[in-house]
Amino acid sequence: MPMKLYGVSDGPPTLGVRMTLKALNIPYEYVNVNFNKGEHLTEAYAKLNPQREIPVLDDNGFYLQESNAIIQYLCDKYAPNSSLYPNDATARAIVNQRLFFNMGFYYSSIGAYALAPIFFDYQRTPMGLKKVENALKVFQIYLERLNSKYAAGDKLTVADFVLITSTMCLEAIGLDISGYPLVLEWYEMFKKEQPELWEIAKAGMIELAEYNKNPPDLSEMNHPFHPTRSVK
Ligand SMILES: N[C@@H](CCC(=O)N[C@@H](CS)C(=O)NCC(=O)O)C(=O)O
Repeated sequence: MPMKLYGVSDGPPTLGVRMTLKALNIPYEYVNVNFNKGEHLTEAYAKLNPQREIPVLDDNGFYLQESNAIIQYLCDKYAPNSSLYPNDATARAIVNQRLFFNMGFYYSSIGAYALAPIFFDYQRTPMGLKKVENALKVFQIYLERLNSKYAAGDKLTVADFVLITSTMCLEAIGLDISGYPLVLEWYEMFKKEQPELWEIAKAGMIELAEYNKNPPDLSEMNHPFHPTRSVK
Protein backbone atom coordinates (compact mmCIF):
# COMPACT_ATOMS: atom_id res chain seq x y z
CA MET A 1 0.00 0.00 0.00
CA PRO A 2 1.40 3.41 -0.85
CA MET A 3 1.75 5.88 1.97
CA LYS A 4 -0.92 8.56 2.31
CA LEU A 5 -0.34 12.27 2.64
CA TYR A 6 -3.22 14.28 4.02
CA GLY A 7 -2.64 17.75 2.67
CA VAL A 8 -4.14 21.07 1.69
CA SER A 9 -3.59 22.41 -1.83
CA ASP A 10 -2.34 25.88 -0.85
CA GLY A 11 -0.63 25.08 2.46
CA PRO A 12 3.11 25.78 2.50
CA PRO A 13 3.88 22.94 4.96
CA THR A 14 2.03 20.47 2.71
CA LEU A 15 3.73 21.81 -0.41
CA GLY A 16 7.21 21.35 1.11
CA VAL A 17 6.38 17.71 1.84
CA ARG A 18 4.99 17.21 -1.66
CA MET A 19 8.14 18.69 -3.18
CA THR A 20 10.18 16.21 -1.13
CA LEU A 21 8.03 13.24 -2.24
CA LYS A 22 8.37 14.34 -5.85
CA ALA A 23 12.13 14.95 -5.66
CA LEU A 24 12.65 11.53 -4.05
CA ASN A 25 10.28 9.86 -6.49
CA ILE A 26 8.23 8.27 -3.73
CA PRO A 27 4.79 7.00 -4.75
CA TYR A 28 1.98 8.14 -2.46
CA GLU A 29 -1.72 8.70 -2.29
CA TYR A 30 -2.71 12.32 -1.81
CA VAL A 31 -5.77 12.90 0.36
CA ASN A 32 -7.01 16.45 0.09
CA VAL A 33 -8.26 17.96 3.34
CA ASN A 34 -10.72 20.79 2.79
CA PHE A 35 -9.37 23.47 5.11
CA ASN A 36 -12.09 25.97 4.18
CA LYS A 37 -14.75 23.50 5.30
CA GLY A 38 -12.85 22.73 8.50
CA GLU A 39 -12.21 19.07 7.67
CA HIS A 40 -9.06 19.26 9.79
CA LEU A 41 -11.14 20.24 12.82
CA THR A 42 -13.17 17.03 13.00
CA GLU A 43 -12.71 14.32 15.64
CA ALA A 44 -11.84 11.84 12.88
CA TYR A 45 -8.96 14.06 11.72
CA ALA A 46 -7.79 14.66 15.29
CA LYS A 47 -7.11 10.91 15.49
CA LEU A 48 -4.53 11.39 12.72
CA ASN A 49 -3.20 14.68 14.00
CA PRO A 50 -4.22 15.88 17.47
CA GLN A 51 -2.79 19.29 16.54
CA ARG A 52 -5.57 19.48 13.92
CA GLU A 53 -3.06 20.81 11.46
CA ILE A 54 -2.29 19.83 7.91
CA PRO A 55 -0.27 17.91 6.71
CA VAL A 56 -0.04 14.50 8.29
CA LEU A 57 1.63 11.40 6.83
CA ASP A 58 0.24 7.88 7.17
CA ASP A 59 3.00 5.45 6.25
CA ASN A 60 1.11 2.18 6.60
CA GLY A 61 -0.24 2.99 10.04
CA PHE A 62 2.72 5.10 11.17
CA TYR A 63 1.22 8.56 11.59
CA LEU A 64 3.62 11.47 11.51
CA GLN A 65 2.74 15.11 12.14
CA GLU A 66 4.86 18.25 11.55
CA SER A 67 6.09 18.89 8.02
CA ASN A 68 9.77 19.13 8.97
CA ALA A 69 9.62 15.77 10.75
CA ILE A 70 7.82 14.26 7.75
CA ILE A 71 10.46 15.59 5.34
CA GLN A 72 13.32 14.29 7.50
CA TYR A 73 11.61 10.89 7.89
CA LEU A 74 11.05 10.52 4.15
CA CYS A 75 14.71 11.22 3.44
CA ASP A 76 16.03 9.04 6.28
CA LYS A 77 13.78 6.11 5.51
CA TYR A 78 13.52 6.14 1.72
CA ALA A 79 16.63 7.96 0.46
CA PRO A 80 19.32 7.73 3.13
CA ASN A 81 22.07 8.65 0.68
CA SER A 82 20.34 11.50 -1.09
CA SER A 83 22.14 14.82 -1.30
CA LEU A 84 18.75 16.43 -0.67
CA TYR A 85 19.37 15.66 3.00
CA PRO A 86 23.13 15.18 3.28
CA ASN A 87 24.74 12.74 5.70
CA ASP A 88 27.77 14.85 6.53
CA ALA A 89 27.12 16.24 10.02
CA THR A 90 27.93 19.85 9.17
CA ALA A 91 26.07 19.89 5.87
CA ARG A 92 23.06 18.26 7.55
CA ALA A 93 23.22 20.74 10.44
CA ILE A 94 22.94 23.61 7.97
CA VAL A 95 19.92 21.98 6.32
CA ASN A 96 18.32 21.37 9.73
CA GLN A 97 19.03 24.94 10.76
CA ARG A 98 17.25 26.19 7.63
CA LEU A 99 14.28 23.86 8.23
CA PHE A 100 13.80 25.19 11.74
CA PHE A 101 14.68 28.76 10.84
CA ASN A 102 11.87 28.49 8.34
CA MET A 103 9.36 26.99 10.73
CA GLY A 104 10.08 29.13 13.77
CA PHE A 105 11.17 32.43 12.26
CA TYR A 106 10.70 32.89 8.52
CA TYR A 107 7.43 31.06 7.83
CA SER A 108 5.97 32.05 11.18
CA SER A 109 6.34 35.74 10.30
CA ILE A 110 5.24 35.27 6.70
CA GLY A 111 2.27 33.07 7.59
CA ALA A 112 1.03 35.52 10.20
CA TYR A 113 1.27 38.48 7.83
CA ALA A 114 0.41 36.98 4.44
CA LEU A 115 -1.86 34.02 5.17
CA ALA A 116 -3.69 34.47 8.47
CA PRO A 117 -5.54 37.61 7.25
CA ILE A 118 -6.78 35.69 4.19
CA PHE A 119 -8.44 33.01 6.29
CA PHE A 120 -8.93 34.59 9.68
CA ASP A 121 -10.11 37.93 10.89
CA TYR A 122 -6.63 39.29 11.50
CA GLN A 123 -5.25 42.49 10.02
CA ARG A 124 -2.02 43.11 8.14
CA THR A 125 -0.28 45.51 10.50
CA PRO A 126 2.92 47.60 10.15
CA MET A 127 4.41 45.46 12.96
CA GLY A 128 3.56 42.28 11.02
CA LEU A 129 5.29 43.74 7.97
CA LYS A 130 8.34 44.65 10.06
CA LYS A 131 8.59 41.04 11.20
CA VAL A 132 8.44 39.82 7.59
CA GLU A 133 11.11 42.32 6.59
CA ASN A 134 13.28 41.19 9.47
CA ALA A 135 12.83 37.55 8.44
CA LEU A 136 13.82 38.43 4.85
CA LYS A 137 16.82 40.39 6.15
CA VAL A 138 18.01 37.40 8.18
CA PHE A 139 17.52 34.99 5.27
CA GLN A 140 19.51 37.40 3.09
CA ILE A 141 22.33 37.32 5.70
CA TYR A 142 22.38 33.51 5.68
CA LEU A 143 22.58 33.46 1.89
CA GLU A 144 25.33 36.05 1.93
CA ARG A 145 27.37 34.22 4.59
CA LEU A 146 27.17 30.83 2.93
CA ASN A 147 27.65 32.39 -0.49
CA SER A 148 26.14 29.34 -2.16
CA LYS A 149 23.73 28.74 -4.97
CA TYR A 150 21.07 27.05 -2.85
CA ALA A 151 19.79 27.85 0.62
CA ALA A 152 21.97 25.34 2.47
CA GLY A 153 24.89 24.82 0.09
CA ASP A 154 25.80 24.42 -3.54
CA LYS A 155 23.38 21.58 -4.01
CA LEU A 156 19.62 21.53 -3.84
CA THR A 157 18.33 20.31 -0.46
CA VAL A 158 15.00 20.01 1.32
CA ALA A 159 15.80 23.36 2.95
CA ASP A 160 15.10 25.01 -0.40
CA PHE A 161 11.68 23.37 -0.58
CA VAL A 162 10.36 24.76 2.68
CA LEU A 163 11.89 28.21 2.17
CA ILE A 164 10.44 28.39 -1.36
CA THR A 165 6.95 27.59 -0.08
CA SER A 166 7.18 30.43 2.43
CA THR A 167 8.61 32.93 -0.05
CA MET A 168 5.88 32.16 -2.58
CA CYS A 169 3.32 33.47 -0.05
CA LEU A 170 4.91 36.90 -0.45
CA GLU A 171 4.58 36.68 -4.21
CA ALA A 172 0.95 35.62 -3.73
CA ILE A 173 0.15 38.85 -1.89
CA GLY A 174 2.29 40.96 -4.23
CA LEU A 175 4.93 41.93 -1.68
CA ASP A 176 8.07 43.24 -3.35
CA ILE A 177 11.19 41.43 -2.10
CA SER A 178 13.68 43.23 -4.34
CA GLY A 179 15.09 44.95 -1.24
CA TYR A 180 16.55 41.52 -0.41
CA PRO A 181 18.38 40.84 -3.69
CA LEU A 182 19.99 37.53 -2.70
CA VAL A 183 16.62 36.15 -1.60
CA LEU A 184 15.04 37.29 -4.87
CA GLU A 185 17.92 35.88 -6.92
CA TRP A 186 17.70 32.50 -5.13
CA TYR A 187 13.89 32.43 -5.54
CA GLU A 188 14.03 33.18 -9.29
CA MET A 189 16.93 30.75 -9.79
CA PHE A 190 14.90 27.96 -8.15
CA LYS A 191 11.96 28.60 -10.47
CA LYS A 192 14.21 28.36 -13.51
CA GLU A 193 16.36 25.42 -12.43
CA GLN A 194 13.75 23.27 -10.70
CA PRO A 195 10.66 23.79 -12.86
CA GLU A 196 8.93 20.54 -11.87
CA LEU A 197 9.33 21.25 -8.17
CA TRP A 198 8.39 24.89 -8.62
CA GLU A 199 5.14 23.75 -10.32
CA ILE A 200 4.04 22.32 -6.96
CA ALA A 201 4.65 25.57 -5.08
CA LYS A 202 3.34 27.68 -7.94
CA ALA A 203 -0.08 26.00 -7.90
CA GLY A 204 -0.42 26.93 -4.22
CA MET A 205 0.80 30.45 -4.94
CA ILE A 206 -1.83 30.98 -7.65
CA GLU A 207 -4.56 29.74 -5.32
CA LEU A 208 -3.40 32.03 -2.50
CA ALA A 209 -3.14 35.02 -4.87
CA GLU A 210 -6.74 34.43 -5.90
CA TYR A 211 -7.87 34.15 -2.27
CA ASN A 212 -5.96 37.31 -1.45
CA LYS A 213 -8.16 39.13 -3.96
CA ASN A 214 -11.37 37.21 -3.22
CA PRO A 215 -11.40 35.77 0.31
CA PRO A 216 -12.64 32.18 0.50
CA ASP A 217 -16.03 31.24 1.88
CA LEU A 218 -15.36 29.93 5.39
CA SER A 219 -18.95 29.81 6.57
CA GLU A 220 -18.72 26.05 7.15
CA MET A 221 -15.39 26.11 8.96
CA ASN A 222 -16.49 26.78 12.56
CA HIS A 223 -12.99 27.24 13.87
CA PRO A 224 -12.76 26.73 17.67
CA PHE A 225 -10.22 29.50 18.31
CA HIS A 226 -9.61 31.58 15.19
CA PRO A 227 -12.25 34.15 14.29
CA THR A 228 -12.87 33.30 10.63
CA ARG A 229 -12.91 36.08 8.12
CA SER A 230 -16.33 36.87 6.78
CA VAL A 231 -16.65 36.89 3.00
CA LYS A 232 -16.83 40.37 1.53
N1 LIG B 1 4.00 23.12 12.18
C1 LIG B 1 2.99 22.55 11.32
C2 LIG B 1 2.15 23.67 10.76
C3 LIG B 1 1.10 23.19 9.82
C4 LIG B 1 0.07 24.27 9.53
O1 LIG B 1 0.15 25.39 10.03
N2 LIG B 1 -0.90 23.93 8.72
C5 LIG B 1 -2.03 24.81 8.50
C6 LIG B 1 -2.51 24.69 7.08
S1 LIG B 1 -1.33 25.37 5.97
C7 LIG B 1 -3.12 24.34 9.41
O2 LIG B 1 -3.42 23.18 9.40
N3 LIG B 1 -3.68 25.22 10.23
C8 LIG B 1 -4.75 24.83 11.11
C9 LIG B 1 -5.66 25.97 11.44
O3 LIG B 1 -5.28 27.11 11.19
O4 LIG B 1 -6.76 25.68 11.91
C10 LIG B 1 3.65 21.75 10.20
O5 LIG B 1 4.68 22.22 9.70
O6 LIG B 1 3.17 20.69 9.84
